[in-house]
Amino acid sequence: MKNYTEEELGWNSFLENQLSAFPSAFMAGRISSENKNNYQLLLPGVGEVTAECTGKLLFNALDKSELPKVGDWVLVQYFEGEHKALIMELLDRQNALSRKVAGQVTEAQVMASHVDKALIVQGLDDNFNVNRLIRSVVLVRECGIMPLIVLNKADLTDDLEARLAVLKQQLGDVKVIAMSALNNEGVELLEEEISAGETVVLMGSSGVGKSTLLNRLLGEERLDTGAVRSKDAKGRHTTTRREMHILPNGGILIDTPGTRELQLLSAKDALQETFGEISELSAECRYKDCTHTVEAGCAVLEALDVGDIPEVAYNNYLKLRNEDTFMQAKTDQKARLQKKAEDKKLHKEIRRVYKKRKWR
Ligand SMILES: Nc1nc2c(ncn2[C@@H]2O[C@H](COP(=O)(O)OP(=O)(O)OP(=O)(O)O)[C@@H](O)[C@H]2O)c(=O)[nH]1
Ligand SMILES: [Mg+2]
Ligand SMILES: [Zn+2]
Repeated sequence: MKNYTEEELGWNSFLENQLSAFPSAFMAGRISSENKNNYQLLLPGVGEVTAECTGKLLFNALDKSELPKVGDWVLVQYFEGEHKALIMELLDRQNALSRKVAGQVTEAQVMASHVDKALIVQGLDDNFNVNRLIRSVVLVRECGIMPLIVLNKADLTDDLEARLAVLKQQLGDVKVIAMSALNNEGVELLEEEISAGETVVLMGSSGVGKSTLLNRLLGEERLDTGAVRSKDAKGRHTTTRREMHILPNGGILIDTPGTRELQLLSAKDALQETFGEISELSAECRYKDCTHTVEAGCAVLEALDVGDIPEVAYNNYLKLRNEDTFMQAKTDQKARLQKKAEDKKLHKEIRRVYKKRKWR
């Protein structure tokens, strides 16, 4: 792989400012792929090297999110003879695309870090789903990342205009690009959205064509792609690992394995951004804690009544809000149960010590 400079790999002042806290002999590099403790690292002035974390770094990490992930900047000791590096420190993340880990109270799964843009990719076949798009936009925004919707497989629909109109109505402020990676149509529209040194992550279900479109952007068939099942257009999880690739135009692209359903962290703020109109209206509701469902004097319901807000948008709002509330309740419940289990353990230990004393 070509040898890139720090700037070409996305280095900035946020990262530069962290350096003073560490020995100057360490070199900064960016993680391009990761498999347990086997990393590939892009090291400015050197090229691509294999790397692993020191035991200390592994030991001190409180959970997996504190270990290096694709996109992360790390400080390493580089061993020229072996062309290998030891990862000494993980630099703070400016942001990260992350989602809640199923069954965990607080742990977030980091999918990629230091990300400028997320390409939310859907296929225009059976994969197309407006609610899922909205949910992804909410998640991406909550992570402090700019969303861009990519509708791929435009060759498989006659319904493009109608679908674009629905998106315009519901996600008016998010840019949408329609393309066909297979037929190499619309690829230049996407290219225009990606500039040199910018980090862009591809997300979307398996089989929507993420790797295919990345191959188009790369101008070579570098990534494996796989056919979808004919009966339901579902992909076969061809890409199995997150991987960073540098485009000829300088964009830094991260390919990811197809995501299963996205879960929201606490998405309230992002929800309000997406449904700005509804949240503005709610200031005019009679009751401060109005749920905008049954209340008298509800400004949202009134607007719905006279058609100022579309019914689809309102239904989406309710659906997403309920989901978020449900997630929150589930999280709280988990935390409570965990605390209860810990208290129980502590009481048991106290009883044990107490008994021992009595025997003496
Ligand atoms: N008809 C059509 N097929 C496409 C298009 N783009 C990709 N495909 C096909 O869709 C299938 C899946 O493409 P991939 O690029 O492997 O999909 P992916 O999103 O990377 O999937 P995972 O790696 O499993 O997450 C392949 O058979 C592609 O040839 C397109 O624009 N139109
Ligand atoms: Mg793929
Ligand atoms: Zn209301």
